Amino acid sequence: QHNPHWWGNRNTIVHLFEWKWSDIAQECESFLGPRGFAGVQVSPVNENIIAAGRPWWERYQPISYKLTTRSGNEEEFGDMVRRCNDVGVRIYVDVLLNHMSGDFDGVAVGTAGTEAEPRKKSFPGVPYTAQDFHPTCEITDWNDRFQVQQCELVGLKDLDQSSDWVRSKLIEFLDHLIELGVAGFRVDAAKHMASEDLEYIYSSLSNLNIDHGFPHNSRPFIFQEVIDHGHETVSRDEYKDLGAVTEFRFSEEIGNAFRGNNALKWLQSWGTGWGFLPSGQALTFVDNHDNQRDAGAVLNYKSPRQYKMATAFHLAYPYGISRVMSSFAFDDHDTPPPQDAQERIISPEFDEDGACVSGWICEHRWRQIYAMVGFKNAVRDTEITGWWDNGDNQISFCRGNKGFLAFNNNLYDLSQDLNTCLPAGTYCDVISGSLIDGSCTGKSVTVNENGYGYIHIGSDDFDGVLALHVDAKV
Ligand code: QV4
Repeated sequence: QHNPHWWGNRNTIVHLFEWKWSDIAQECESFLGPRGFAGVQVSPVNENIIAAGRPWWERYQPISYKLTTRSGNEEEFGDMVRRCNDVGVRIYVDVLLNHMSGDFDGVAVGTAGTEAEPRKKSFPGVPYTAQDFHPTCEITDWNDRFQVQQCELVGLKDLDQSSDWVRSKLIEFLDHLIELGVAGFRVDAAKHMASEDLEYIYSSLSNLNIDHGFPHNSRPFIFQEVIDHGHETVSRDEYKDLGAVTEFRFSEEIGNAFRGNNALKWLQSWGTGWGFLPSGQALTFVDNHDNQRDAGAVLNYKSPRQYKMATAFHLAYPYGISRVMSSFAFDDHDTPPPQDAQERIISPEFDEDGACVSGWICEHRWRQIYAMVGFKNAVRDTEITGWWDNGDNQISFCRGNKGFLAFNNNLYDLSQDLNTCLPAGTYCDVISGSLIDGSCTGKSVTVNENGYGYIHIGSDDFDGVLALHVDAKV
């Protein structure tokens, strides 16, 4: 279940973290569809516990499978899926199959008004009782399979997926979403569940809904959150044949490279050459909603210049199933999404350039990022050719004769004739500007009969990358 069921030449998924369904529907129609995005990963859809201050992570603590959260209700969810599918943008849901909520004093009331007593492992909204869970224990040794798969991840009540009842409830929940037209699922905390149990669940799911434009017999796309830095007891390899797997080493290594801890010339063998999963099994990202909050190698929106370069490389190099992060501004791990005094999530608003304001970052609306989504579509099905580097942090390469990329992460200028592999003509650099009514608002590059063009990326230019492709010819 590795096929994401993209439309046409589309290629890139965006995670609209904590967005409301009605806002996503609007975004599909007004921005994602027109810009060629392939799909949206949405935040968990089922009822969750209400935590004080409304941190984003309350949505990772389920109470029932009713489809009411701060993002909206079932009707709004269904409307979003239909409207996005209508403009060729697929919806993938973040699903919590591993656990229910953590401890809560007394009776908890969820976002759909359902009561539960998590301490007693009592979730009448499903219903689940204590016998549907593994006995409580703590994960202290992350290389102990029993602990990782049968104890409680941060105290979250750990469902027993080997039980027929639990399996049936999970399958019913996922099938309900399939009925509503989703294309697949991000499986949260997959590493904490036995792969045999997941195999049973995935293979029991309905085919995708033909009324939403999916061909007959389409299987739901599955991508599983398994954090494997290499050499872990529970490894990504146990899951990769069931569906795609998040390739966390991609995120860490691309961060290292563009932070300057590793020369860009080494990226020539990027992908499986770095020990990553085979391309069709790897869900790739510069940052995700968890690791963007950790200090360390991973880049996030707070280092925009390097982040944009890393994202350009991510989307230009033909490896993996790409996902772009779209965040809200945060100070610490618990910062809630933009919300009003009644703790309702507020809708994004846009300035005259289309950039988000009021606490939403919307990386996917940064020109340098959405332009690379277009680049990836334009060069689809071509190989890397014509790799060049200066032996250090200046690199360039072609995607067949359809696209060309150059990066400068040195403290001196890149100024020279390079092989762009493109047909002769003048091309607009889609990073520094856009092609509007046939003229380029940024740098232009003239390519001669031999495919060479003069490339300049100053060390103090606003962006350290330049991108040309056949759909942006002046
Ligand atoms: C606290 C203590 C625990 C204690 C527990 C007892 O920290 O030691 O056992 O109380 O009740 C929140 C709080 C956390 C709290 C927990 C339970 O932050 O302090 O535990 O709730 O009340 C998200 C957040 C977590 C959050 C959780 C549930 O990141 O902070 O915990 O949601 O609300 C590993 C896994 C990987 C996982 C990653 C974070 O292998 O699967 O850790 N990633 C996924 C999601 C992630 C999510 C979860 C899993 C859980 O991407 O966003 O965690 O669904 O690497």
